[in-house]
Amino acid sequence: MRRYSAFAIAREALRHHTGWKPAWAKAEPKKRYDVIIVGGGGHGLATAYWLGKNHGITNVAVVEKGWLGGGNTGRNTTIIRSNYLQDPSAALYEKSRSLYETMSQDLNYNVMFSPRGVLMLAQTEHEVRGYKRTAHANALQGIKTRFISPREVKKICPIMNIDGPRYPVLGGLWQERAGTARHDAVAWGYARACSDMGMDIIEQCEVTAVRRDETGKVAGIDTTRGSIDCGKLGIVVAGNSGRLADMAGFRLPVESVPLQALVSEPIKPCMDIVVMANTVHGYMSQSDKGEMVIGGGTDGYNAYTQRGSFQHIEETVRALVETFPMISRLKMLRQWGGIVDMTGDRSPILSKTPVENCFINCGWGTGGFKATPGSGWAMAELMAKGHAPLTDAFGLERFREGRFIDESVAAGVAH
Ligand code: FAD
Ligand code: PYC
Repeated sequence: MRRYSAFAIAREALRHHTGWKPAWAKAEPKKRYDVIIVGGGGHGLATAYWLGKNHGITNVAVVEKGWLGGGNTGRNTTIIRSNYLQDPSAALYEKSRSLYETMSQDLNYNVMFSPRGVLMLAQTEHEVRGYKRTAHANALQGIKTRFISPREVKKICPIMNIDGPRYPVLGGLWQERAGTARHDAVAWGYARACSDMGMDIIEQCEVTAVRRDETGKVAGIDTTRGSIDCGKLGIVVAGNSGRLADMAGFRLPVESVPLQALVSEPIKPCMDIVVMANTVHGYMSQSDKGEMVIGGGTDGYNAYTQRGSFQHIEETVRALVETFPMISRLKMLRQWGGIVDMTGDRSPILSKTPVENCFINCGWGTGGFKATPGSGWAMAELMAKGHAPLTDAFGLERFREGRFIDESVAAGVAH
């Protein structure tokens, strides 16, 4: 693992930073790899990382059509929590949250994990019942959350108006060790670790076809930088999952929809937790730079455009202003969109596919950043051994067999 001493940092300052090495090597595609991962977002890179670290599989390429983290990984609002209702999801998201606790040390890369606490507001009687139920389930699952009163809400977030006429705050589901991390640092930290293990990170390389041999097994991929053979293929492309599955010859029960977010001008520190208000479709936190990071629900149509719209700013700010009157005085700086892959039960797919040696990791929808390390850990297990206890419930067959993992409440903004 690469380490930089204080001396090295001082030396670079003196020689105008001309000696730093790139964090990961720019690789040319080889003819063949044991494993190819399509998608250089957090989940694809984390899968490659755990394949090397836990299973000793390092003849691996991560193939990315744009730049690392340029998909949803670099576009999300960085919320990390594990307050899910169903046992399989709680196990997976809590595994992930716990891996975030030590990620900076494990990767020797500062991902700025900040367990500042995440609060999901209850603003209807229905939500009060729902979140109390989740708190009880979490207690049985060993996840520390609790339902708190309006008075406690006001104490931990004083800028909030809890007495709004339309949506008063009736309490909230509070997870103290939930929080945020710097999203692109997660991608960069994994990429550096993969590159150090001898894996190839190949950017600007779009997969255009998936090849199969005469028995139907995966044989390789065609890309804008030539054909590459592989033993196993992992498809980890979020909003583009339907397209890749189509290339491989199977169908997925996912829809691709835009999800937008925006940030305000930087202001003085005023809020040191993350608040989600799911009834009204809005959430907010404050970045280390002082910007208010704001998001809402998904756009109401399928699309592949990663853009923001004025309509979304208006809808989201209108949703939040009753509870956060201060945002009426904020100037908004910029907005953007990502394409999220939604399943009907709002739970992910980590699965073998009808094509032998082809695996899929998708369906994280609006909530996969928090799952990045655990998803990679579990996907690597699945690809290396052919099965993984953490992924058992998340197979594609659940849609055929009706074994849904309903997380519409926990999905929050996407319920
Ligand atoms: P991505 O990061 O999208 O990576 C997939 C990669 O595949 C992309 O880089 C893409 O370029 C590449 N690719 C696609 N097609 C091809 C091809 N043909 N060939 C090669 N490469 C290809 N989650 C949370 O947990 N908390 C949040 O607060 C949160 N907020 C969000 C806010 C917004 C606005 C958005 C859009 C999402 C949010 N999410 C959040 C969801 C989260 O961002 C995603 O679930 C997660 O980042 C998915 O990671 P990934 O690695 O699977 O996908
Ligand atoms: O899953 O916590 C989440 C989330 C918040 C905003 C978008 N997704």
